[in-house]
Amino acid sequence: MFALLAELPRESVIDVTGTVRRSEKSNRGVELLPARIEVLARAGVPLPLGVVDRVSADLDTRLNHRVLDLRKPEVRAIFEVRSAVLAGFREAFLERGFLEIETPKLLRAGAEGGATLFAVDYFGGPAYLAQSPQLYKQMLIGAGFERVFEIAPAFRAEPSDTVRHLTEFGSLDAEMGYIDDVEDVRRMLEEVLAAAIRAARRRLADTGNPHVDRLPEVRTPFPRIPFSTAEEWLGRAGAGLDFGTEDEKVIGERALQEHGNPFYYLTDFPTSVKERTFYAQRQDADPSRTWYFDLDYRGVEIVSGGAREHRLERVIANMRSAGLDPASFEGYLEAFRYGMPPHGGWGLGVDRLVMVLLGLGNVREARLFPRDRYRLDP
Ligand code: AMO
Repeated sequence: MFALLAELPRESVIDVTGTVRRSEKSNRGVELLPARIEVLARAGVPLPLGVVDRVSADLDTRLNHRVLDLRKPEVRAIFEVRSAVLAGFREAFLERGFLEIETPKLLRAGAEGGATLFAVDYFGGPAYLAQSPQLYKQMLIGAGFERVFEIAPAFRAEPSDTVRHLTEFGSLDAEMGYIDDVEDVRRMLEEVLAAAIRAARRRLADTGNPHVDRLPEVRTPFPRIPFSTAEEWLGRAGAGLDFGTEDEKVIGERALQEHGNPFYYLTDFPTSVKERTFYAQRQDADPSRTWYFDLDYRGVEIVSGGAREHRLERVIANMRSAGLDPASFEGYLEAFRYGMPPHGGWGLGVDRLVMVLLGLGNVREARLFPRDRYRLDP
């Protein structure tokens, strides 16, 4: 048996029968004295990636050999946290009367604008991969489903090669009908997010997961920082331009300084930034602003959401000013034609959330088999 084990390559799969007994020498306090060892699967040599050695490979090599990479306990532990957080969200949603839904990922038209649509050949005609369940979650509110949520992949032909962008990402979407205003949406979001993280901590408490202690305490309510205040911080009051990555960093530091909370809402996005977002409700008192917000964690956007425009004529007008043809959205618009309640919701990037919660340097580390501009394998 000793000879067999001595020549057996690392990572092989074996079946051992023997006696377990207490042992001071072993750091687990027990040892296994084998009576019989059977090799179930012999590992090839050399391993393209070390599993037990402490040699750290670069991320590209790790992702190229992801199956071996995922055998490392600290890498698998990321996905145990991810699973526990998602279980926490599901629980929190179900407790609050949300119905879990699954919407189509093959579409005739996109919701979030043309540039990031993936076209696919659909029996010789054009179709697109869903960038978000946006239109369908709203249509279901029109169908009388008062509260819905979905956890599913979303696809963006995002050519930017950054640590935050994937071409396929996990999107956690929620939509709720009969809201009084956008605050209902923000309160629900912070409530379910805090509950999900608390539940994940509880679930993983005694499992030895090395990342659990990194999960932050979530203190609600999160600060609400108007877009215009953030613009002042950047020294460009009233510019009405979207924030770039560097701007977000500055805002993240300032928000933490002033409010002591790594989570914060940026509220009342200007219409100029949300021009293409035809479903974002413009404020009645000041149409140059919307009821749209982002939720950021230390300068990283993890959520966008807001109150939706539920009045048919205005949805159509917004589509026209976004340069879209209402005729190609007939299935969506029908939901508004026969009684659509006021509603709102959000889309949360699951990979980004896991990245910021665990302080990972790259969103790819939070996804099992990430897809980006340059990666379709494995
Ligand atoms: P938005 O386009 O801001 O909003 O997307 C919502 C959240 O999804 C995540 N995300 C991404 N994560 C990784 N890679 C990407 N390429 C990527 N793109 C987006 C981000 C982002 O905050 N329909 C709206 C949501 C709504 O209004 O309900 C939407 O999709 O964390």
